[in-house]
This record gives sequence, structure tokens and C-alpha cells, in this order.
Amino acid sequence: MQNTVTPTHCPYCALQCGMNLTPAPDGTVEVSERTDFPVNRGALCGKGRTAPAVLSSRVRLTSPLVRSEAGALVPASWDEALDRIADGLRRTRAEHGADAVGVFGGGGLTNEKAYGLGKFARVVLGTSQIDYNGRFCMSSAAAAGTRAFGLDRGLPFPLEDVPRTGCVILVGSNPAETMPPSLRYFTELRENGGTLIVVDPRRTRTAEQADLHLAPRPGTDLALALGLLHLIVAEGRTDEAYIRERTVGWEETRAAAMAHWPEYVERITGVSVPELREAVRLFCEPEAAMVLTARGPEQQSKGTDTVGAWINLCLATGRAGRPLSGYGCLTGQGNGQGGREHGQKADQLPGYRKLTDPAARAHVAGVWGVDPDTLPGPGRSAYELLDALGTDIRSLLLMGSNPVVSAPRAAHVEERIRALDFLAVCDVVLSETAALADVVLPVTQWAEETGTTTNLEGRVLLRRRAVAPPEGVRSDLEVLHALAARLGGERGLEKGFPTDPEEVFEELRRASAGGPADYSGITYRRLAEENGVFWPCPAPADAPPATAGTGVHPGTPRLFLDRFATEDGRARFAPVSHRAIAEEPDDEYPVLLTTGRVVAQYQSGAQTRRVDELNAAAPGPFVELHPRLAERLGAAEGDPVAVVSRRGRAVAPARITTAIRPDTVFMPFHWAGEGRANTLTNPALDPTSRMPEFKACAVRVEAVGGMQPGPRA
Ligand SMILES: Nc1nc2c(c(=O)[nH]1)N[C@H]1C(S)=C(S)[C@@H](COP(=O)(O)OP(=O)(O)OC[C@H]3O[C@@H](n4cnc5c(=O)[nH]c(N)nc54)[C@H](O)[C@@H]3O)O[C@H]1N2
Ligand SMILES: Nc1nc2c(c(=O)[nH]1)N[C@H]1C(S)=C(S)[C@@H](COP(=O)(O)OP(=O)(O)OC[C@H]3O[C@@H](n4cnc5c(=O)[nH]c(N)nc54)[C@H](O)[C@@H]3O)O[C@H]1N2
Ligand code: SF4
Ligand SMILES: [Mo]
Repeated sequence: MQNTVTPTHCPYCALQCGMNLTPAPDGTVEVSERTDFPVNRGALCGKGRTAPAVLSSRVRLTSPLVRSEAGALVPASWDEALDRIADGLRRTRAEHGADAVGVFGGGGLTNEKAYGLGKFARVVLGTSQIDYNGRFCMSSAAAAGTRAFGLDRGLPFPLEDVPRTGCVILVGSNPAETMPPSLRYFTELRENGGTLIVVDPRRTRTAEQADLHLAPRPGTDLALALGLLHLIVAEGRTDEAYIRERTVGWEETRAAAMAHWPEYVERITGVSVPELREAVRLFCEPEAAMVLTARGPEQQSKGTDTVGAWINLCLATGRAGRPLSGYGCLTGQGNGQGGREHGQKADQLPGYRKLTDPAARAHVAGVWGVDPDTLPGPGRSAYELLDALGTDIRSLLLMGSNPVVSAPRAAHVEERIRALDFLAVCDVVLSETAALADVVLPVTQWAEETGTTTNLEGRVLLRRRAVAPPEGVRSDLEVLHALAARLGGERGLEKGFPTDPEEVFEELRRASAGGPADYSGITYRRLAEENGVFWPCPAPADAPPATAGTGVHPGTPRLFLDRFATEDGRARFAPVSHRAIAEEPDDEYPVLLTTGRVVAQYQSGAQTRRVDELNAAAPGPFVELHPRLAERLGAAEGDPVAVVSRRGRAVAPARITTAIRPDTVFMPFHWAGEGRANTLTNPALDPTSRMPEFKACAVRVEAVGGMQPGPRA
């Protein structure tokens, strides 16, 4: 393996950029361009380029840790650590029942790990209480996509279609910071004569590239989309033949939109009627157009309806299920797509099957060799699960998330985690959440193990092992195997948890066969040879695994061109109406807080805050605010300001810019401690997707320390 070049993919975001890795003699790993992967064609952002820094044993865990009598985390042997976890989980089950044991996963885990974790919860622990951080990510888009099209896949087309469409509306998405190599697709779109509309309360680096930037008040995207639909109808720009032939539910939706007059929408959103008209013109004039959403409109307590309203625009104008047109969601984490398909979500079985569907239960139970009646039903959603820690849920096994930093109302979540009888965390570093655990297991990561991920296009990819892990570290799959042996060895349960990722994938293929996300025609060999395969990719029923790849299903880069995945093949309009955010500003909390990301840090920062180059670029939290608001506070650039919500108070330096609305402040959520944005956020949940309202809550902003306090903002 030494000094050989291994083609693989970045550990971080859903673009899953291709890269080459070469181990150097001094133990470091070199990243070089991998131009044969079409999505990024060699380009990487700073996070991807510096990702090997997190492989170094200097920054990571290399020994299991257990909580000592004195309360400190101290090194222990693997056997001792695994025994402690088995004892902790077993005791909770004996004392409080199977559902008192919780499991929390992550969208960064490979398909094999996500599959294994879901199976482990249902088969070994027998608990219904499993969910994962993807609930905080794209769950509203998933719910809306399923409702409208009968199937949820982030993008129903490859990114390469973007430059060839006529207009793209990017709603609450900032790829210039969150997926920099993808910006090329939008630049090429404009070079080809297409137009880009960006909807974001901030003039982001992405918005700067746009032909039209609409800056609505946070949390009002639903009204904005309704206003646009109103104008589309009023201007006679609907595609009546398409509506008749390919959709259901137009009359009700049309009536709802007609109740949202442009002037009314202008009052709610702050986007002027001429801007609305211009957006409609740019979107409707070309033959093809797309709407792409990301976390802006989705992380709202009405995220599902909001995405539904944007899908309505596509359906009313005949821009879905046609070449170079459609609605898509830019998913987030490395395996944000695959992580939501194979069973770590509370209501889901592998292959994107429903846990409540008797046929799905029978199929998956057959693959798992268990009685379908033993499979638990759906459990709580991520925030609800975290909120129940220490009460209904007494023990937690956590793999691939750092909720102390990333969950809404984080101080409360941290308190709930501390109230647990037992917490076990598998991680590569000592994250803020791992630091609270009773047992921490050090696990291998991307470049040290093989596994598959599914990128934002639904393209299943092979990540390959390029280097050996440091001594003392084991893979998540080995952890599941060892725990299954301890908790179900008498029933031989560990046999269902192989440690070889390809063996797990072979089982995942069978479990997914016939489901919406059908991977049964995909093999490791095909992934290596074809540079990725788009699901659904069914295997011919009679093809033995060894023959897959020879004249079998080519995969499905483009969905819905003939029909939607609903029973009657038609898409569903969503008859939605404007609703306020869960917490409107008032006299006490007069400003809106929204949250998001910066280019050099990733998520809770557990990994990227350990990389010098990234810390130099983004050293800490900040509060972005408009000069007018800063002036009222008497705050100058860099002064610490306090942001206070009903959940708590955070302090960070002011970053003053006209790029944000004067009624709104923005904080990135990558840091723990005093500047933790999630101390402030509101866990109001979307009724369908159970997504928390990360993107809008009421706050007041205060000057800190010896500064002159101005009139209250
Ligand atoms: N550098 C970096 N890249 C990442 C990540 C990271 O942590 N760091 N995380 C990855 C993951 S998991 C994800 S989910 C993606 C997220 O990718 P994005 O969705 O692009 O990221 P965000 O910054 O959360 O939100 C996007 C924009 O939404 C805007 N916004 C805020 N409130 C509203 C609103 O009410 N309406 C609208 N329309 N817009 C609003 C924000 O100003 C922000 O510019 O990024 C992925 N890539
Ligand atoms: N305010 C606010 N909060 C947000 C958001 C927002 O926009 N605003 N966005 C939300 C979104 S979209 C997301 S996706 C979440 C993400 O938030 P988190 O779930 O906290 O995401 P990460 O920081 O990526 O945490 C992943 C953890 O798993 C570890 N890890 C990495 N690889 C592996 C592995 O292979 N195995 C194991 N066992 N561990 C591994 C990492 O070191 C890290 O500690 O945050 C959400 N929180
Ligand atoms: S854009 Fe995403 S996948 Fe690409 S290098 Fe950056 S973090 Fe990695
Ligand atoms: Mo995400």
C-alpha cells in the first residue's frame, strides 16, 4: 500500500469530491488532483485539501477511554471498554425496557455503517429509539419530495445538467462557502446565457454571482414562493397541458396562491413586487428551469410546506420530470443521501422502505433472519430523542454526531446528555459530546477504511482505504460486531455484523432490493470501474452477485422523465398557505437570528477545528450584523456582542456588513463555548419532517462589557 496512489473521496460534504491520496514516508498523506471524477474534476476546497491533517494521531483518539471512579476519562483496553458498553446498555434494558436504550447516528457515516447501525438497534438492542443528525439537515426536503414525487433523491439529475438549463433559483443555499467546487456549474450556466436567482437574507458570496438576489426576511420563503406562483398564474405563465397530464391537486393550490397577493407577500417578505415580477420573468422565459433548495428554506418549523411551495412553482410551469428541468435539494453531509436510505432514521428500513409497511418489514426481516414481529416500530425524531435523554431514554450509543454543538437549544440538550445513566460515543476525536461519555471508542475514518457513500446527485461512490489506521483504533463495523457478540452472542447475532465493508454492502444490496432506493444492481466492482452508479439500480432478479456489472442495469442518473414515483405516476401539488415563524420578534426580542456556515469550518467543527490552516482562516464565532444595528448598539467591528434568546445567551465579536438585512443577525454554528450559536436556536419542529427551526428565532443583541450601550436594538 505504501507510496501508491489511491483514488478516493473527501470525508466532508455531500459533493464527495474525488481526490487522490498518497502516503508519504514520514507518515503524512498527500492529497493530489483526481481529474477523472466528473463532479469536481480535480478541484477541492480548503477542507478537502487539508483533510489528511485529521488522520494524524496528534489530534485524534488512539485508545478507548472509560470514565474512572474519580470522574476522569482514562485509557482502557478495547475489551474493558466494550464490556462496559455492553453492561451499560444491558442494565438499562433490564431495568427500563428496550426502548430506554437510544441510538444516534450521522449522515457522515458510510452506507455500510448506517445500515449496520440501524440493524443493530432493531435486531440486537430491540429498540425503536434510533435517529440521526440528518434529521437536522435535509429532512424537510425529503418529506416534501416524497409527498410531491413519491420519491426523495436530493437531485433528480446530475449536476452536469445545471449549466444547460435556462434559469436556476437557488433558495437558501450558499455553495460558494458550502460546496465551492460546485460553483463552476452556476458560473457555466451564466456563461451559457442562463440566469441565476439567489434567495438569501444575506448577500453571500453566492448571491454576488447572481443575476437577481432576493433577500427575504428569514422564515418567509413560503410566502415568497406563493407570491411568485400568484404572479405566474396572473401573467398566464402556467403550463396547462402539463398540469392536466402529469399532476394532481392544482385547483386547490391555485386558489391558495391567488390568496397571496404580491403586495401582501412584499409586506411579509420584504421583497418588492418588481423583484417578484423580475424573478417570474427570468424563471418562466426559458424553456427549462430548476429550483434548488438547501438549508435556508428547509430548516424551518414549516420547512416541508416551504419546499412544497417551491416545488409547486416547478409543477405549475411544467418544470419537473422533463429534461434539464426540475426541483432538487442540495444535501449536506458526505453521505447525507445514503445515510437517509438504509435505516438509521426513526421510521425507516433499508432501501428507503417504511418501518410501518408490513411488506417492507417482512422483506427486511427475511434478509436479517428474524421474525418481522420482533422489529420495533418507528421511534422519536432526533430532537425529541435528545430531549428524552435522562427521562424515557436512559442510555445512548452515539456514532457520527456532536449534538452538544449542533443540536438546537444546545444547553438543554447538553443537560439532557449529562442526565443519562450511560453514554457511549464512537468518534475519531474527543468531540464536546464524546467528552461527556462514560466510554469513548476511537474509530477509523475515511482514508483508513473502505466504504460507500451516496452523493447529493444520488451517485453511489466507493471510498477506498489508502492508509493504515493508527494503532489502537478500530472501525465502527468492528465495534458493532463486538457489541453484537457481547449482547446477543448466545443467539449468534454477531454473524449478522460482518467487519468487512464489502460483505455488509452485499447484504445491503439484498435488503434494498425492490425498495425505492434499490442498490441491488450495484457492486464494489462496478463502483470502481464506473466511477459511481446512480440509484435506483435494480439487479435482474436472477443475476447472481458475481455477474452483476455485466450488461445489468445502468443506474438512473435522471428520475421522473416518464412518470413520477407515485402510484398513478402524477406529481402532487401541495396546497399550502403562509404561516409565521414559531417565534416572531417582539419588544423584548426584536431581532431575527439566522445561522449557517463558513467555508473553512465543517459542522460542529469537531474535525476542522483541529486543522491549523482552517483555524487560521476561520478562528472563531462571530455575529454578522448591519451597520445600522451596530450603530444603535454602539458596537464597532470586532467588539464582543451578546445575542440573547429565550434559550440562552451567546457572545462573539461583531462583524459589521451591509450584506445582511438590518432586522437580522447571522451566526455560524461551528463552535462550542460562549460563542455557541445553538445556545440560542429554537427547537420548534416541523410537524411532518420534525426539523427544528435553525434558521429563524427572536433575539436581542446587546453590547458587552465596558462599551457604551446605545438604545436597545
Ligand atoms: N464549509 C462548510 N461546508 C459545508 C458544511 C459546513 O459545515 N461547512 N456542511 C455541509 C452540510 S451538512 C450542509 S447541510 C450544507 C449546507 O449548505 P447551505 O444550505 O448552503 O448552508 P447554510 O449556511 O446552512 O445555509 C445557506 C444559506 O441560507 C441562508 N438563510 C438563512 N435563513 C434563511 C431563510 O430563512 N431563507 C433563505 N432562503 N435563506 C436563509 C443563510 O444566510 C445561508 O447563506 O453544507 C455542507 N457543506
Ligand atoms: N444552528 C445551526 N445548527 C445546525 C445547522 C445549522 O445550519 N444551524 N445545521 C445542521 C445540520 S445540516 C447538520 S448536518 C448537523 C451536523 O452536526 P453534527 O451532527 O454535530 O456533525 P459533525 O460535526 O459532522 O459531527 C460528526 C461527528 O462524527 C465524527 N466522525 C467523523 N467520521 C466518523 C466516522 O466514520 N465514525 C464515527 N463514529 N464518527 C465519525 C466527527 O469527528 C464528529 O465528531 O448540524 C445541524 N446543526
Ligand atoms: S466541497 Fe465538500 S467534498 Fe469537495 S473538497 Fe470541499 S468539503 Fe470536500
Ligand atoms: Mo447538513
